[in-house]
Amino acid sequence: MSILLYAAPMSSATPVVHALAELDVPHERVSLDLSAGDQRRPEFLALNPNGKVPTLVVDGTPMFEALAIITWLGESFGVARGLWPAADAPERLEAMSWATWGYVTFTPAIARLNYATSDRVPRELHSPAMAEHTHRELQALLGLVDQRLATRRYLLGDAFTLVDLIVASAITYSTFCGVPVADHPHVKDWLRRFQERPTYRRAWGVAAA
Ligand SMILES: N[C@@H](CCC(=O)N[C@@H](CS)C(=O)NCC(=O)O)C(=O)O
Repeated sequence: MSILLYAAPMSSATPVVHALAELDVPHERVSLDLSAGDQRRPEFLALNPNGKVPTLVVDGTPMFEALAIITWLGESFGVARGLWPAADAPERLEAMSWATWGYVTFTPAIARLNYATSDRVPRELHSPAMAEHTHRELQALLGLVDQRLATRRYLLGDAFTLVDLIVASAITYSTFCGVPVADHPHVKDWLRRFQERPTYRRAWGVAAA
C-alpha cells in the first residue's frame, strides 16, 4: 500500500503526522508552504478541492479532513497495534463519539474564541461578549473530559489510543489560544502525559527537555 501525506508544520495536519508516528506506518510526506500558496496549485486542488492540509493519498485515492483520515488509520492499522478498538468492541462506539466530539464540538468552540479575539482576525469581527461566552463554554467542555478521566487513565480505559491523541491535540491547541486547564486536574495530568510522548514532541516540533 502506498501512503502519501501532504502536511504543513504546526497545522491541522500535525495530529495526522503524530498518528502515523504512533502507528509506525510507512509513508511519504510532502510539506506544503501554505504562506507561499502551495495549497492552491491546480495539482493539489485536484486532490483536495478545499486546498487544505492534511490530505492523505492512499494508493492514488485522496482523502481530506483530519478526523476521517485518523479514523481510517485507526481502523486500518490501529486495531492490531492496540491504538484503536476492534470493530465489535463496545469501546469502538465510544471511540467514534469522543473522536467526533473532539473535532465537531470542541474544536469549533476554539475557532469561535479565535474569531472573537485573535489578532489574525479583523477587529470588526471581535466580540468581548462572544469571547466570554466561549470561554465559559470551553471550560464546561473541559469539565466533561475531566469527569471522564476521573475514573480511567485514558479516554477509553487503561491504555492510550488515537482517541486520546485526537482530543488531547485539540485541547493542547486550545491552551495555545489562552484556554486554561488549571481547574481540571485530571485533564492537566493526562495532557502532561500526552505531551511527554516522544511521538508528540517530534510531531509538534518540540525540542526534547
Ligand atoms: N477541517 C479541516 C481543517 C483543515 C485546515 O483548515 N487546514 C489549514 C491549516 S491548519 C490549511 O490547510 N489552510 C490553508 C488555507 O486555508 O489556505 C481538517 O481538520 O482537516
